Amino acid sequence: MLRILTAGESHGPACLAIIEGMPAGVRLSIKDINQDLKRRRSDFGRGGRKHIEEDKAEILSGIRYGKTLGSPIALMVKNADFANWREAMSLEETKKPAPKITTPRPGHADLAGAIKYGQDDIRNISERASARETVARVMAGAVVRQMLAEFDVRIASHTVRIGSVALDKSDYSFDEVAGVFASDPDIRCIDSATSAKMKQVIKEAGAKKDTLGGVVEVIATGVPIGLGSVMHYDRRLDGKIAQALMSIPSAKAVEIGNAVGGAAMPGSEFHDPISPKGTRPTNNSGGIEGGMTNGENIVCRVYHKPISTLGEPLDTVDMATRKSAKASVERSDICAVPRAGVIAEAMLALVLGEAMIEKFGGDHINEIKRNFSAYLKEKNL
Ligand code: EPS
Repeated sequence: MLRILTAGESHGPACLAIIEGMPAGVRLSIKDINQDLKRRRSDFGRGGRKHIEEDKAEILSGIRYGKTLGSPIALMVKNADFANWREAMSLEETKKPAPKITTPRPGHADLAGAIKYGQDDIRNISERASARETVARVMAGAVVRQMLAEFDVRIASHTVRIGSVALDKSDYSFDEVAGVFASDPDIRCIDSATSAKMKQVIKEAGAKKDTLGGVVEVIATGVPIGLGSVMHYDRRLDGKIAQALMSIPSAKAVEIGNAVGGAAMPGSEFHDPISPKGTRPTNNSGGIEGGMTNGENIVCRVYHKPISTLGEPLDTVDMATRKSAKASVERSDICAVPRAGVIAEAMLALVLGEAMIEKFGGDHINEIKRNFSAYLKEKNL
């Protein structure tokens, strides 16, 4: 079993991840972890925070001489901004507390969180609700994808919609998507004309102090047939993937394969014919049938709502006075969609890593590899 815990407040001292259940013997490169953190940090549409943070990972446990030990792996990114928030985020009681935030942002965790956790200062909720937490997920995902790489499972993502601008292309390869950060680090769209339009709408939204959502697509290739299970609802891999992707801040829908279009298609057009060699001319199922991987690429889309911190705030209630008020405003991003792709990659990696260990389990990577090869051989794959 592979378990991931994350901890950290947005303006607290650090973002932390602990991974328990990684097999021993996996070669881990801190460079690869930092490359994923860089891809997460450096998109277009961010506010001022990205100029403050360096987002460099430290590995605190679980590896020796560059390889995993099988013990829990602890990872940390220090928040540089904590230096500016020492008083407001003091871990100790303070005589100079920051003014309380009492006006919840519509669309944010503020209202429900403050009521649920009995807080009269919304900051006690928003610090943890912040998408800063995804630093930890990306670190953990970067570790797990290094294990997946031992089985030639690779994961990539790209931006397919920002606000009203959508990518109008479906004939792209996995490698084209995998190269999108190099070709378009700001937006991560495989079509340069569409990328320019996406950038433009982000700029326009920013000028109007508004925010934008959009859609990212995440693809896993090289995934063996038979991960997940049809035998019980909570073992279905599509259910696990949907949960993992849906848990990304601002995600409001997850699509696997051509599910949305497929709902309007007859079965004769939607389903992917099977050739005697097992190949498929289409992949409307997005690589999953009956809750199990079918050997095709896993293709998922994550739909993100616009960010809920608005420069021109919406109406809300002041929780202290119960009177009408404007929602709180603080430094934020205009659009987080390009970097949401990297987070989706990490979440998909965590689910696939767990499914690989479940199916081919072993305490050392060589044991898992041996089980994996025997399975492929036995099934003639
Ligand atoms: C966020 C608000 C902004 C974002 C943050 C998520 O942070 P700040 O309030 O410090 O400007 O930049 O995301 C990150 C810091 C990050 O690294 O992704 C929010 O309220 O969710």
